[in-house]
This record gives sequence, structure tokens and C-alpha cells, in this order.
Amino acid sequence: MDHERLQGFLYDMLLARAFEERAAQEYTQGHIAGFLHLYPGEEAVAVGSIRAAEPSDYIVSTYREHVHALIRDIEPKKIMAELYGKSTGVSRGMGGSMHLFDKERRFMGGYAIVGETFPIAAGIGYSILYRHLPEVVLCYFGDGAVNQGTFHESLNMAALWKLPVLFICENNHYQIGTEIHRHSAVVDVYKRAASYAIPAEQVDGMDVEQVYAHTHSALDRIRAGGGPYLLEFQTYRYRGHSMADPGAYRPPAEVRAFGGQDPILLATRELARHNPPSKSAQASDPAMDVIQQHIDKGFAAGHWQQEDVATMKAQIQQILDEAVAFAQSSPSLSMDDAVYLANQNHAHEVLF
Ligand SMILES: Cc1ncc(C[n+]2csc(CCOP(=O)(O)OP(=O)(O)O)c2C)c(N)n1
Ligand SMILES: [Mg+2]
Repeated sequence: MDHERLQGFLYDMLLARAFEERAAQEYTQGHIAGFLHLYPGEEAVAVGSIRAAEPSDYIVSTYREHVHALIRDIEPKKIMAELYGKSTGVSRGMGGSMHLFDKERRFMGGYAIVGETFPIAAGIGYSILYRHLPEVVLCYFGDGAVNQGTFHESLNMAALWKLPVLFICENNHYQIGTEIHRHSAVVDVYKRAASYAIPAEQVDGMDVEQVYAHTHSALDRIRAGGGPYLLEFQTYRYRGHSMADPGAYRPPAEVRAFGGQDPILLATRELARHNPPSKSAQASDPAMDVIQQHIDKGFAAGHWQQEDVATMKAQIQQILDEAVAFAQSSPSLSMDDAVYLANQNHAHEVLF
């Protein structure tokens, strides 16, 4: 992979991690209400797969979708404002963290119900097929979702009708606090696709280059009329299931082992092929400390050039500061508007 693309992926992953850490801070300070499911550790999946897609492709994601939205180039400030429940949010403050939606970018949600993404993706796939368009639906779901009936019903119809859907499993090995071998009779998720004659692969989801390459060829195949495909990306979330979960059920050795496979660290190692050694920089903001740890590791191993990092870090810091300032200064959705939109079903008109 060329230097520029990999550097771009690294920037995406750093922005993603910093955004999520900042969201955690805002939540802890009481600025964000409700549930908040964060993505640190899984960045390579969203970055590698969404960067392999075309703007004309559709994305259907779960409640752990802030990073998918970011990488789909939805403005960070509009995502942050949505987490705040403000009317300037990407879903006009009506959705919150779990229901990001942007029709223009073909970002079709954000869904809170486990397994909800499958029939929606199949429906969009059917409409693409019906119109003979060269588009694909990227349908994200967790390892826990494959035990839902919707997975089996949707894969069956997708295979029968050769729908242009790429099923993307983010296998982080946990369904809240239940490890995969306790919730699933088959722990290799990709094998489930064989029941419906859908071709599938298991891929290292901590390696952004592999995610990109496998998604790219799967999308080519689907676009050429090959029907649905399933990619299982093996990944790990470093935080608990949501902000309400400290994740204490996981053995520290396991968390440490996956920490050593951090997708950001792996990408910095890969950049070592291109960059000579350089020196470290200083952290200032708590949300940036996590990023700084990676940056320091990259410096220590001689993988970075100081100018690259300083530029990226300054850009990310500014983007996040602006996003938070925008969210804080934006008006809340008024109760009257919320009731009107919800009761009269005008939310549909506004969003679609
Ligand atoms: C139909 C349904 N049942 C239960 C829940 C509660 N719930 C929310 S997230 C979750 C775990 C899903 O795990 P997984 O699919 O592996 O996704 P991850 O959170 O690991 O990304 C559960 C059971 C729900 N939202 N919807
Ligand atoms: Mg999971």
C-alpha cells in the first residue's frame, strides 16, 4: 500500500480514537445523556472498509457507529451535536448516539436493536438490484447479532435474490459481557454464511491494510453481480460495552494481549517502511493522551517523522475542540418540535 493512503488511514484512526475518548469525557461531565457505545480498538474495521467503498454505496450500522459516520465524512461537529441531542446534530437531535443518519452520504443509521440492520440492508439491496444500479450496501453487525432470527432470514433472501449486500461482522468476541464461546455454538462467524451458500472470509480486523484489501475485492465481486458476501473481521474493543460497563469480566492478560495488536500501533509499524526515526512530542489534552501514547510508541520505534505527527495532532485537537464548542453552543431540540415530529411522523419527512 502506498505511503499516502496508509498515512490517511492512520489519520482516520487517530481522529476516530480521539473523537471517542472526547465523547467519553463529555459523557462523564454530564453533557451527553443515555447510552454511549464507544469504538476504541475497532478502528481498523470502519476505516479500512468504508474507505474501500464508493460514495454511492450505502452504509447500515449499529449503535456503535460514531466512527462509521466520521469515516463516511459526516462532519465531526454534527456527530458531536447529535450526541448532545442538539438540533444541529446530523439527525437534528432526534436520534442521539445510537441513531446517526445522513441521507446525503447514504448513511442509513445507526440502529439500537441488535439484528435490526440485516432486513434494512436487504431491503436497500433489493431496491438497488431492482434498478440495476452499480451500488452495494455495507451492513455492519456484531458477533452477538448472528444469533438473531433476522440474520438468518435476511441472509437466506439475500442469497436467493443475489442482493448486492456486503455483510460485515465486527467480531469483538463479546456480546456485552458474554464471551462468544458462551453465546454462539459456532465461534467462527464466517462459517455461518455457508448455510446460505454465501461466500465468506475471516480477516484480521486489527490490520487496516487487510481490511481495506479484503473489502475492496469483496465489493468488486458484488458489483460484478456475484451476490452477497460476508466478511468477519476479528477485532477487540478496549473499553466496556458502553459507558455503563467497566468491562471487568475480561481477564487483564487478554486485554493486554489485544492491546499489543492495537490497529493504530500496527499502522505506525507499517509506516516504518517509509519513515526514518525522529523524536517525541508533548501531550496537552487528556483525550489526546491516548493518542500520545501511540505517537510516543511510534517515535520510540522510529516509525514517525515529527512534522507528520505534529500536524495530525494539531488538526485533530482543533477539530474536536470545534466540535464540542459547536455542540455546546447549539440549541436543543425543543420539546414541542420533538413531540410534533415524533407524533405526526414528520421525522420521516425531515430526514428523508
Ligand atoms: C433485540 C435486542 N436484544 C437485546 C438488546 C440489548 N443489547 C444491546 S447491545 C447487545 C450486545 C450485542 O453484541 P454484539 O452484537 O456482539 O455487538 P457489540 O456490542 O459487541 O458491538 C445487547 C444484547 C438489544 N439492543 N436488542
Ligand atoms: Mg460483540
